Amino acid sequence: MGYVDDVIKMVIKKNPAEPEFHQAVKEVLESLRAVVDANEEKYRREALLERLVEPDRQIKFRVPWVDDRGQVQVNTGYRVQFNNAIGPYKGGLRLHPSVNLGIIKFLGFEQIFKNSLTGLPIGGGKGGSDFDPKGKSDREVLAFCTSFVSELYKYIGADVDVPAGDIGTGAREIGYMFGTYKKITGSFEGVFTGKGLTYGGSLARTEATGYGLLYLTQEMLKFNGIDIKGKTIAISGAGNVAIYAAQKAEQLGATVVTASDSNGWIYDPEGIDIAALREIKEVKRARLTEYKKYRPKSEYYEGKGIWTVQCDIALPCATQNELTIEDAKALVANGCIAVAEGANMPTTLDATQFLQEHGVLFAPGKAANAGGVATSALEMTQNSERLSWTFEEVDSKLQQIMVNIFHNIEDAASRYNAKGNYVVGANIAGFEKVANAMISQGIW
Ligand code: NDP
Ligand code: 2IT
Repeated sequence: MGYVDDVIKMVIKKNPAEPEFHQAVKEVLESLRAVVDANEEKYRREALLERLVEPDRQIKFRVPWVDDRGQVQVNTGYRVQFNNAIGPYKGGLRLHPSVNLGIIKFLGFEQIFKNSLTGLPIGGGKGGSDFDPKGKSDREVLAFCTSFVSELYKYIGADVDVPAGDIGTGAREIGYMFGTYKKITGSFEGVFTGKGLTYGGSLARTEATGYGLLYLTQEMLKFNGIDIKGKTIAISGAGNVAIYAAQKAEQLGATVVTASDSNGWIYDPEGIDIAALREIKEVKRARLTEYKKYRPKSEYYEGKGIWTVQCDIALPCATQNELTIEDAKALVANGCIAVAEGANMPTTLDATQFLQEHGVLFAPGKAANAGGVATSALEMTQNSERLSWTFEEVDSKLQQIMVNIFHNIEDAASRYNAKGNYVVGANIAGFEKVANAMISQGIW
């Protein structure tokens, strides 16, 4: 067996019951085979892959808080600081009942390569809790966030580890967390990104992941001789990533026909009404069933099935493993030409392979959704220089970053004899910089 297979086997044995982490490690390491084979002796001697798959540290803590009835609730908090070879740990905080160590580790591992691809100096980390913000009052969310950061503050800092949003963590939660950090430490510093615009947040950070996804998708299509204008797009999710992906897609002249939440999905063949979607999700924090009140001709379906619609482009923007082999078959049968991942690891490994084998252009999340963290890094830069840039300035930097990411992954794939395989390209291009930095810094 080769080095890659040895390490995958070791990861599974050493980290049982963490299937999402195994999946993320398999995807990355298997696509690094060509690079690893070319450097096998050196990498083995340096235990480079063993060091890459073991987080620098993983922090797990109790988060007690009092609900509106006066009852004490207890959640579990996590921060996995995976790798800081190229910069301070950087990555979001996920608040969702499904959160466990394996999920945070898969996200933190992905983040290492994604952050490397941005070209900016940020390492990989991720955190969160099994707390469910859905249905909680503002006071309950504040109570949770205060308790969460009263432990987390010990491990983070503007030059150490800079958390941000993810599923369930938006502007409200980041505001409460930032306030708690400032109160405890007395330090006004850029320790979180995704902050409000009145206290150090960056213009365009809210839009960045969705916009960036479309900038990369547009560049991938253009490179392959296809115009995004006039295309029909299916988007899943109805949160931060999905909403701004839909907005940019429409600005680029495409028609977005779907959105979904964890209960069901909507089909609106004339094009999703984004103002309505924003009001339902960002203002009312309500369910997608509300959408029919705004657009009576739209259709609502309970449960799964979103990928059965006719579309040219599919953009999964909800959560991991939401696009399965059956979904991939339906997309191919309906003539889908491109899939780009707005969410982290939304496509299962067999579905990814099926899409690629059937000629569907496939942009993996660590490249396609890197616009969010890239703009977080731009927020860090603005905080360091105590300035704020205009929306246009940030947006144009974001566009340039996404275009560069596409060409870097395209180039890496071609260099390693895998032209058009952007999964291989993204993993190799992300890995090269981190591996070089790790080797240069000695044995840590
Ligand atoms: P939000 O919390 O804003 O929205 C998440 C959306 O996905 C909601 O519509 C939610 O529905 C749906 N969803 C969540 N979990 C599930 C599930 N188990 N099954 C079905 N639907 C689900 O999160 P974001 O938009 O920020 O994040 C979406 C994805 O994008 C995640 O994978 C995240 O890691 C990734 N990402 C986010 C970035 C960011 O900057 N925010 C950057 C890069 C990647 P419901 O309301 O019913 O839960
Ligand atoms: O998955 C991701 O890249 C994010 N949730 C954004 C992380 C960040 O630090 O902005």
